Amino acid sequence: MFGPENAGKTSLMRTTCLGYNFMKVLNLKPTKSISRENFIFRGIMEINLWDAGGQSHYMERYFSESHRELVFSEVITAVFMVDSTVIEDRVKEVFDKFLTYIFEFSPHIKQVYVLLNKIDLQESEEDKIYGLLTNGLSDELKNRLVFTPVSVKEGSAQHRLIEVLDFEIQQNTLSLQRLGKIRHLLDELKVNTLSEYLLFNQPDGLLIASTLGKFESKPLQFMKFEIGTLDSNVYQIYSKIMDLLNSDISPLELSTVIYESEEKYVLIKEVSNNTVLMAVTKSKNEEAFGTIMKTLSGDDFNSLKQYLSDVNF
Ligand SMILES: Nc1nc2c(ncn2[C@@H]2O[C@H](COP(=O)(O)OP(=O)(O)OP(=O)(O)O)[C@@H](O)[C@H]2O)c(=O)[nH]1
Ligand SMILES: [Mg+2]
Repeated sequence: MFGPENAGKTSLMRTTCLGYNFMKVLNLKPTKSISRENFIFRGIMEINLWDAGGQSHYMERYFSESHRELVFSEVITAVFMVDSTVIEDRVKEVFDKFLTYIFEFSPHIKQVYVLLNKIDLQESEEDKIYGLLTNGLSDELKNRLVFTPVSVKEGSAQHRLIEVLDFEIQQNTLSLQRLGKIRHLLDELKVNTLSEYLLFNQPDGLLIASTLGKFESKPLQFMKFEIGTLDSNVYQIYSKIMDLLNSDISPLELSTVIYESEEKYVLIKEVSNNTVLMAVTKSKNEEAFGTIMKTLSGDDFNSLKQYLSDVNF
């Protein structure tokens, strides 16, 4: 992710990939040089994201003869981001140099994604910044650029970045293999219980796969399982009971949450450190409950768990 200072690059990265909300990125400091983050997108694709701080002294360094090859080579996906309220010549200069070096040192790149950010602001002039950036470019070069007006504040920038990364998953054989395997494991769970299963990734909160095929939902937030106040009460009582029964007191874990509607049970269960499974039963009766509880502690569930911990790099 490249672009002038204050464009919103770090905000976008943290809100999309690390699960932060916008409030948490209001007061970010300028990124010093290049910050590198590793994470697993959608539970299947390992990403090594370079977020290049955009202050002008860093720019000079990235473009310098001694650094440019290191900075611009072996890039797989290139995202350029600007603040659409800043229509200045230096933005165009940075963009032109960026394009020159990215296509020189990463010639396999077919497209550069350009995000015109902060369109939520009244002063945003996305048409003007588009005009400035494309000014003087050849048609061939223009065809390789994909411009999208976005806002990190309103969520459209995150949506766009997810689209871009999903496109990369489609190009990546290893990710597709992983996805196929996970779908298969979910289908196995479904065979036994007739419930529908959805598997979510953390920290991005995105769906990895489901038995309902393609299923779009907003990224989940704050789905980390943590022991809260209710649990310490439960633990206290549980310890007492175990004392009375002369049994061992083992620590309690919050691993499954059960909701019910009039006709269904909805179960949420942590599968691995980074994944959460949601099951929705077909009906609501003793049998549905019994089979799903059995399944979630059975072999098929363990295969899923094993696979997910194996692919968690
Ligand atoms: N209004 C508005 N503010 C935004 C938006 N995106 C980011 N910001 C704000 O812009 C400021 C700069 O964001 P950063 O993410 O630090 O920008 P950056 O591109 O990483 O900057 P450098 O690290 O210096 O290159 C922060 O105060 C953000 O809260 C947006 O879509 N709308
Ligand atoms: Mg930054």
